[in-house]
Amino acid sequence: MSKSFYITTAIDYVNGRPHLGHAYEKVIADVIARAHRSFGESAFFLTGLDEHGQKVQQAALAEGKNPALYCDELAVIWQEVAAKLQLTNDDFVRTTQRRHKEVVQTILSKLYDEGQFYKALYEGFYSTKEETFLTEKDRRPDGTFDPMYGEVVRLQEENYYFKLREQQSWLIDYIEKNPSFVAPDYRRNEVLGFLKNNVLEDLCISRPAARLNWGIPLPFNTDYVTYVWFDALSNYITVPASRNDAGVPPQFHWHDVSSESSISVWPADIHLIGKDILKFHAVYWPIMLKAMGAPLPKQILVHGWWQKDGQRMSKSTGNVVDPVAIIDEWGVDAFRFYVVRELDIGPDGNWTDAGFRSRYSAELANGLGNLVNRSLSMLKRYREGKLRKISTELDPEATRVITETRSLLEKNELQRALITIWSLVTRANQYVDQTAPFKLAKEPAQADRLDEVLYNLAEVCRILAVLLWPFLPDTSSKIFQQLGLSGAPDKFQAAHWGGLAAGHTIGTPTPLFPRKETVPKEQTAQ
Ligand code: ME8
Repeated sequence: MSKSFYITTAIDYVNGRPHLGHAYEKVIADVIARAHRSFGESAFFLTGLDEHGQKVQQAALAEGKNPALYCDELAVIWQEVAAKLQLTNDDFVRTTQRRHKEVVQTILSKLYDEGQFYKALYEGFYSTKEETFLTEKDRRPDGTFDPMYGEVVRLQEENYYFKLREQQSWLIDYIEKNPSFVAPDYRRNEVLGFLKNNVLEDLCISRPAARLNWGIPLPFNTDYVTYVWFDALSNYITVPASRNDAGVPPQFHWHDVSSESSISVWPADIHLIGKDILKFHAVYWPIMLKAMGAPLPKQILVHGWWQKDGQRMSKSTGNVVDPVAIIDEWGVDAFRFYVVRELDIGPDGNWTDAGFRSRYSAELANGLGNLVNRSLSMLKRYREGKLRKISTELDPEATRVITETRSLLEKNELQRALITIWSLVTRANQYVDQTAPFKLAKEPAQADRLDEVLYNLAEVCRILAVLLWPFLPDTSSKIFQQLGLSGAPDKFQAAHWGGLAAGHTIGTPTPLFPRKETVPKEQTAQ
C-alpha cells in the first residue's frame, strides 16, 4: 500500500460546543484534503476530540455529569457539526477510545523501559486552569501571574518527567535544516527564538490520580494518569498505529489491530493547528517522536485566531460565533467561503456580521450565483438549453486561472486560490455585459455569435465547478447538476477548456445563493 497524504487538525477539548475557531480549522483541513484528492492523490484526513484532563473533568462536574457520559453526549454533537461542515474526515478520534488509550500506554511503557522518564519531586506553582506548572519566570513585573492562568496554587508533589533538555540542540538543528517544518516562516522563527533563548525544562508527563483521575493511567504506576498533552499529541500516531500503518514502528502497533481497516499514512504531511498550541507541536511532539524512533511529520501549519468585532471570543462575553447558526441561516458553502476567503492561513482575523453579509452578497450572490444563473438561463431561453458549437474565446483566461489555482493549492495558499478563481468569475460577468447576449438574441444575423458566447459562459461555469470543489462542494455539485453533467466535479483534471461537447443539453438553472434582506434582524423585527 503506498502512503497517502495525511492531514490532521488539533483535537478539540470537549468542554462546550464548537465555535468559529474550531470550525475554521476543520474547514481549512478539509479544503486541503479535498484538493489533494481532486489531484488524484489518496488523502487521509483525521480530526477528533481531546476528552481527558482537568478542563473536561471540570466542565462535566459543572453540569453534574460524570466525564464519560458528558463526553459521549458532546461527541455526538461535535460529529454532527463535522457533518454539517461537510468535512470529509476519514476517521474521528476520541481520546477515550480503547485503541487510543491502549496505544498511548504502549508508547509510555516503551519509553519508560528505555529510561526516557524519571520521577522527581516538584515544589512550586501550578495553574489548574491551564494544567501547567509555573515558575518564578512566569510572574509579571508586579509579582502576579497572568489572569489566563486562573487560580495559581502552591504545590508539592512527585511526578514523572520526560527528558527534553538533552534534545534541545538537535531540535534547533532539525528546524534550521528543514525550513518548511513550521509554516508560516514567522511561526518558525518564533519556535527557533524560544529554543535559542530558553533552557528547555523537562516535561512533566503525569498527574497524581488522587488529584485528577480523568486520564489514561500510567502503565508503570497506576497512581498516576497521563498528562493531557502527552495523551492528546499521541492521537496523530495512535490512529495509524491502531490501523496497522507501515510507517509506524511495529512495537507501537495496537494488539487488536485486526478490528480496524489498514491504512498507510505516517508520517503526517500536515498537522494543522492554531497559534496558541505551537510549542506543544513544534517542541514536545518532535521530541516525543524522536524518542519513539518514529519519522517526524513534514509540516506544522499554523493558523491565526479569529476575533469577533475586534474582541476575543469568549463564553462570558457572549460573543462567540456559532458556526451552526450561520450555516442554518446562510448555507454551509457561505460559511466555508467566508472563512477561507477572509482569513489567510497565518494572521489573525476578525469576524463581523456586516463583513460576512457583504461577501455573501457581492461575491456569492452577485458574483458567482449571478454568473451561473444568468448564463444557464440565457442558454435555456435562447437555445432550449442546448450548446450548438464550441468556442475558445475565454480559454486563455480560464487556463491561466486553472494553472494558478493548482499551484496555489499545492502551496496551501487557499485565500489566494479563491481570489484567483474569483478573477474568472468577474471576467465572465464582464463578458456577459460586453457581449450582451440578450441583444444578440434579438438579431438573427448574430445567431452564430450568440452560440459562441453561450458556450464560453457554460464552459466557464463548468470549470469553476471543478476549481471550487475543495472549497464549496455543495455549490460545485449544484453547478454540475444544472449543467446537466453526471458525476461529481471532484477531479481537477477535468479543469481544462472544452469539456462541454457541442450538442450537450443542460439541466434546469436555479439560483445558487438566494439574495437576502441585508437589514439586520433586530431592525426588521420592529
Ligand atoms: O488546544 N480562532 O483544544 P482547543 C481560531 N485540545 N482558532 C481557534 C480559536 C479562535 N478563536 N480558538 C481555538 C486544544 N482555536 C487541545 C489541542 S491537539 C493535540 C490538542 C483552535 O479546543 C486552537 O488554536 O482549545 C486549536 O488549534 C483548536 O482550535 C482546538 O482548541
